[in-house]
Amino acid sequence: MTTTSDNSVGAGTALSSISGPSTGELPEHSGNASPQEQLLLRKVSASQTLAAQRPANSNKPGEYGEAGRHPQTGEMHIPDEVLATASSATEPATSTKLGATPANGINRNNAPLDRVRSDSAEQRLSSNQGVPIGDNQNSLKAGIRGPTLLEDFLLREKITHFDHERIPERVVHARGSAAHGFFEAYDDLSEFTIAAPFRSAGKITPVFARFSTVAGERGSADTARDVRGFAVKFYTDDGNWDLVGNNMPVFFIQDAIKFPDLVHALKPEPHHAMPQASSAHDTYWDFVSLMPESTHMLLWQMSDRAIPRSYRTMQGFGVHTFRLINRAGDAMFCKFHWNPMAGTHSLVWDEAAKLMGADPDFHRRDLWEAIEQGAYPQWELGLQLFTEAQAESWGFDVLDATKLIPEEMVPVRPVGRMTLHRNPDNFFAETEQVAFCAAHIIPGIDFSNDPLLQGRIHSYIDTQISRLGGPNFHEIPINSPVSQVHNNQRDGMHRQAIHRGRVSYEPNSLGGGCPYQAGHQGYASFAENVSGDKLRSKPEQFAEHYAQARLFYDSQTADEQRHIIDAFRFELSKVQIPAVRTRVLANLSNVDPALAAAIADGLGMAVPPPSPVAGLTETPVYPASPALSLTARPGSSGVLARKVAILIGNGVDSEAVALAYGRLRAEGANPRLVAVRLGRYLGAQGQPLDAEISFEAGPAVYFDGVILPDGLQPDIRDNLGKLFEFMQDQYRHCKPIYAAGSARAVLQTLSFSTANQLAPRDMVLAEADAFEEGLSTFISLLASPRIYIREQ
Ligand code: HDE
Repeated sequence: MTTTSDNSVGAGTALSSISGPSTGELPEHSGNASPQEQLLLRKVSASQTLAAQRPANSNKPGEYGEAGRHPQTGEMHIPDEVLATASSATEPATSTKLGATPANGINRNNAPLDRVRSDSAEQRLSSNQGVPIGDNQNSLKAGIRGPTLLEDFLLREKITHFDHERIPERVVHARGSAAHGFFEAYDDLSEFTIAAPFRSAGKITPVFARFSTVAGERGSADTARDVRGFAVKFYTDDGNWDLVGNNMPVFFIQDAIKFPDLVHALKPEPHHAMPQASSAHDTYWDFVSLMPESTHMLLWQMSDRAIPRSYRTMQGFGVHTFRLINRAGDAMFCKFHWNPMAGTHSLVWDEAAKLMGADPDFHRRDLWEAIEQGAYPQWELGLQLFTEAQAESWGFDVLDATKLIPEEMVPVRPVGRMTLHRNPDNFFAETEQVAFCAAHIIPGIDFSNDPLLQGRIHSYIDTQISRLGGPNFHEIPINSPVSQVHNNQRDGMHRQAIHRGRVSYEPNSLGGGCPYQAGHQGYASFAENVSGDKLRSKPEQFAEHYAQARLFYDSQTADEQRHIIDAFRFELSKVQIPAVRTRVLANLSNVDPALAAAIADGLGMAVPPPSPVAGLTETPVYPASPALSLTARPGSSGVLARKVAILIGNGVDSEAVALAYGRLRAEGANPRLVAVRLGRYLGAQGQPLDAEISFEAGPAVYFDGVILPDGLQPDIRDNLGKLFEFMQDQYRHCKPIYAAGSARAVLQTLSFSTANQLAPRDMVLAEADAFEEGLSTFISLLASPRIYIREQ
C-alpha cells in the first residue's frame, strides 16, 4: 500500500488488528472517522513514531568481551503521547472499577500498604464478589426442614474459602513473629558500598523483621532450645535487601548439599513424629556426631544463646561472609552483626521448659507487648570489614560458615540502628506471607563463594513457590518493594499487576525500549577472578573443626560453661543409643577433655578417646574472645519492658507498693500486682489494692523479678504451696528477689534462709522504712545478668 492523500483511504488498515501499511506511513486522519477511530489512528501513528526512533539496537556492540565489564544503560525513548504504548485505544475509558486513565511509568503494586489495608467499619457483609449478604445464619434449604440446595452459592463460597485457608508452613523456621520498623544509618558508607541504606548519615529505610525458631512446627512453643532466625527485609530505594540471619554467628554444616540431611535429622523422627521442637533425640545426635564440623555450632546451640529471654535480647548475625562494593567497583569482605540495645539475656533451662507449658507464645507476646507499649526494640547493625589479603593470613577460611571472626581480630563497626515500632495488622498477611530470600541483595552488596550461601541463593525462591503458591509471591503486599518493579516477566498464578501495552520483551522499539536496562546504575556483581578444576570438594582449612569450638568454650564464663555442660547432659540423656552418645563425647574430647569428662559424668559414661582429626592444616590457636560471652553486652536500655511481680495481700504496705509500682513504670518496667486470687485486698494504710493477676495465670516464669512488700502474710489456708512454688522458681531461675520488713519472715517460712544471704548479689532485704533504698538495689539487679551464683 502506498500513502495516500485521500484521508478516507487507508484508515481501515489501522482499524484492523491484522496487518497494516507496509511503508511505515500512516494516514493521519480517516476522514469522517468517529472520535474513537481517530484515537485508534493516533495510537498506531504514535507507535510508529516511537518505534522509528530506534532504527537499530545501539546497545549491541557493548555486550561483548571487555565491553561487558561496563554495562550500558539501555536505549530509551519517551513517546510523544501516552497512547503510543497503550494496550488499547479504549484506555481512556474510566469507571469505578477501571479507575482513571493509567499512570505512565508507575506500578501501583508497590505503593505503601495502605492500598491493601482493609477495614470493615460501617460496611455491610458481602461475598467475595462484593454481593451484599442478607443472611449469614442459615444455608438455603428446600423447605425449612429440607435438604440444603446445591445452588447456595453463598454457603459454597464461604466453605470453599475456609477449606483452603491453610498454606504449607515453612519447612524450617515455621514458628516466628515479626514487626515493622526502620533502619537509620549513622554514617555515609560510600567509601565501602553504594548500598542504598548506607548512602548518607540519618538515611531511613523501612524494614520488616521476623524472628523464629528453626525446628518446631508453626504452633510449637517459643522457648524450645533452638537456634533463632533473625531475618530483616530492608525496603531500600534500590529494591529489597533481605539479611536472613540467625542469632548465632556460625552454622552446623559447610556445604548446602548437607542441609536437607541436617533438617531431616533434626525434625521429629519420621516413624512416630516425635519429639516436637527439640533436638534432644537420636537422629539429630546421630547425624551431628558424624559431622564433626558441627561441633562449634553445637556448643552455641547448647549454650544459653539457644534459650533467649526475648527476641529483643538476642544478637543477630548474617553468618556468611558477604562483599560490599563501592562506586569504583572495589570490594571488601563483610560480616553483619545485630547487637540488641536491651543487651543479651537468656532464660535458664528449667524456666524455658516451664514456659513451654505456661506460655508457648512467650517470645511472641513479649515482642508484641513491648511494641504496643512503646518500648520499641532496637538493635545496632555492625560490620566487620576486612580484605581478602587479611582473610588469607588467619589460618581458617572465611568461606567456611562453621567459623567466625573474633571481634578482637576485626572490630565490629556500628553503622546504624534498627527500631521496630509497629506490630503487623494481620499475622497471616504479613508475618506468614513474608518471603525472605538470601538471594535478595541490592547494588553495593554481593555474595561470597561460601558454599552454604551459594545453596541458599537457590533455596529460598524455590521454597516460596510451593509455600506461597506460584512465582508471583513478590507481588504479595508485604513482599513488594517500595522501589518500582518493571520487567517483562508475565503471567503465572495470582498475578496482580495489570501490565499495560503489548511489549513484554527486551529489546523493543514499540515500548520506547522500556523498561530499559539500568546499566551502571543497576546491579553489578563483583568481577571476581575464578579458575580451577570442576570438582566436588572443600578447601583443606575446612577440615579443621575444633579450634573455634574451643575458642567459644574458653570464652564463656564459668556459669555459661556449666550451662553448656548441663544442656549436653540433658540432650544426650534423651538419646537412646549409647554409641551415638559415645561419638558426641569423642568429638567433644577434641574441644576440651574436661568438657567431655563433665558431660560423660552426667551420663554415667567413661570418656572415649578423642575422635580422629584430619590434620590437613595447622590448627589455629585463638586467644579467648570475651565478646563471645553473653555477659559482654548487658545492654543500655536498663529495665525497659522487664516484668516485675509485686506480691500483695491484705495488710501489705500499700505505700511501698505504690512507690515500687510508680518507680518501675517510670523506668519503663512492667510491674503487676500478683496475689493468690484476683480481687480487692486492703493495704496496711487502708488503701484498696486490686490484684492484676493470680498465681495460676501468672506463674513465676512470667516475671523477671519479684517484690515482697512489708506486711505480706503467707496465707497458710490456701496459698502457701503456690507462694512457695512461685518463690522457688524465682530463686531457682536466678531472678532478683526483694523482701522488705516483715516479708523477710515470709521467706523464712518458705524455708529460704535469710541468714547467710549474699546480698546484694542474691536477695535484697531491707527494713520497712528503708524500702526506697532497697528498691534501687533491686532495680539495678533487674537490669543486670541473672544471679547465677545461686546455682553453685
Ligand atoms: Fe535458611 N531456609 N537455609 N538458613 N533460613 C529457610 O526459607 C536454607 C541457613 C534462615 O523468617 C527456608 O522461607 C538452606 C543459614 C532464616 O521467613 C528455606 C540452607 C541461615 C529463615 C531455607 C539454610 C538461615 C530461613 C524455609 C543451607 C542463617 C526464616 C522457609 C544452605 C544465616 C526466614 C523459607 C523467615 C528459612 C533454606 C541455612 C536463616 C528452606 C538450603 C546458614 C532466618 O528456603
